[in-house]
Amino acid sequence: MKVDVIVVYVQRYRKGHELDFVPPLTGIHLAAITPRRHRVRVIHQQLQAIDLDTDADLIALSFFSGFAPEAFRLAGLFRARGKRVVAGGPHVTYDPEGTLRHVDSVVLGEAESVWAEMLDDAEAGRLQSVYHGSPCDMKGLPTPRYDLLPPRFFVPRVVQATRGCPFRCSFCTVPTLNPGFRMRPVDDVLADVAYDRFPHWWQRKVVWFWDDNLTINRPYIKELLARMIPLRRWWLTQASLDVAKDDELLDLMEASGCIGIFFGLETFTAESLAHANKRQNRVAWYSEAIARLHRRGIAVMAGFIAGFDGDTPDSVERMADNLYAIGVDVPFLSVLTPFKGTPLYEQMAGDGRMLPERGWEFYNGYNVTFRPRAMTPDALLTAHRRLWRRAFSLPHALGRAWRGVRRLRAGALLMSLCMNGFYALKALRGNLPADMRGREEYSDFEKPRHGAALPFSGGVNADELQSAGHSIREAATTF
Ligand code: B12
Repeated sequence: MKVDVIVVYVQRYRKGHELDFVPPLTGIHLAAITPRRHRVRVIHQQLQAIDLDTDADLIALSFFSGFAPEAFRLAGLFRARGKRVVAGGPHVTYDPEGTLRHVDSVVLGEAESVWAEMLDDAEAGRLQSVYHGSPCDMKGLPTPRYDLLPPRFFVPRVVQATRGCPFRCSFCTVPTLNPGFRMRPVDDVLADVAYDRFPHWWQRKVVWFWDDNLTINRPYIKELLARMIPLRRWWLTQASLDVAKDDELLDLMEASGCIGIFFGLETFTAESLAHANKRQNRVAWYSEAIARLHRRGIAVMAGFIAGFDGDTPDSVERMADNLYAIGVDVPFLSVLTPFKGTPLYEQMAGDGRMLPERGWEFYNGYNVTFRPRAMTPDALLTAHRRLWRRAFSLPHALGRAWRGVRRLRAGALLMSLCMNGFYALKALRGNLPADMRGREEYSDFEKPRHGAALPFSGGVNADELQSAGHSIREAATTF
């Protein structure tokens, strides 16, 4: 059977991307777990055209909530041409009913346990409408099909070593989407890290771990890093602030070539941290934690979110100066978005604060989908754009770059220059995050149905967690 996996994308900036930095892992991972007898292609809509007249027998769509209307539009076009369409991913998992109005079949949760069966069923003409994936045990997962990526991605080697995170941030779906904390065998991860059939030196050099929280299990991460040292890579990942307190881990990170860590710092006020349920963060500790990474030459990328209940337009805009002051090298600035499947969504929907007229295209991390507590939705959007413009203004971007020259190791500096350049160029060109109020093409789509009850809670029960061999409690006590 011929399968086209399409990783759906809708432009998130007014004029699109000037550079294509790093690819999603999902498509090339699904391709890798596809049994060999099927022909699989992966199309990344962010840089490849969609061929509606493809010879594929099955179209498999992967998408975030913000890209759902585009996925549904494509599904309609493919189905009108007689193709069968299946879908999976975080959006589908928490809104299967809405998705099934547009596609033939959905996979809820992780695909590994059901993907081959779904393909068999599609081939035999007996596709079921819902497949429940269970949390995969992570042993023997193949190396992603990097060979199927368009060569334009700057950092094509994306790797996943672990799934899950022990924390319970109010806005995040990970605890139910990827329950427990599960690790691939170190040898399997090293096979991906060692893959080097890329044309450019920097593509062979850099490894980007797309993990939820890579460093949580200390014995595991320390073994992985110790064994990465001889490979002489530069690597980046997402982690929580506790890494900065572990000198042995920091030493290993430095020795194994860590060039950047992404922390979800989110906000500077205690009230907003409480709304985020981010008990692991302490504002007073941010600067010191960042300084400890800088002492090892590692760049700090940090995520900030505008729109918590403790936020005002002024506090949102001020984040630009605050994040500069604490020494962040590369900021990522989002608008709070209550995704289905999160405690935040339950709270907002339960309180009737979701904006029912706003379609899924607003759920792209840069638009407002709910009524903030201390300002109007429009005021939040305006404050976020002011924050964004200020944080990526030339004085801030150049200031961060200059500081990096003095304190970052070579790979970290290169990455920080590229990423600050990427955003500063957008700011200079007026290429701000797109305002979805101006996008008419999805206005005819049905709007999200909001309600406090979750249609799907990750499909995970205690038995499945047990069989995955870990519990969240266990994971949380490993550091
Ligand atoms: C890595 C990552 C990123 C990376 C890479 C993004 C990318 N394009 O892939 C970066 C940092 C760029 C990023 C950015 C954003 N991200 Co992100 N990200 C993740 C993270 C941590 C891991 C995703 C991953 O690669 N997993 C590994 C792969 C192998 O697994 P997977 O994608 O989950 O796919 C599995 C299943 O979902 C399923 N599946 C998925 N698709 C399909 C399709 C079919 C047909 C089938 C059968 C199965 C299937 O099978 C796969 C194997 O089990 C997840 C958290 C998580 N645990 O999912 C958040 C997550 C996906 N991100 C999220 C969000 C919100 C964003 C942003 C909007 C944030 C923002 N404010 O800007 C942006 C959007 C970026 C964009 N696309 O333009 C949300 C999505 C929620 C939602 N309902 O849409 C998540 C779930 C985190 C959360 N807050 O809950 N992200």
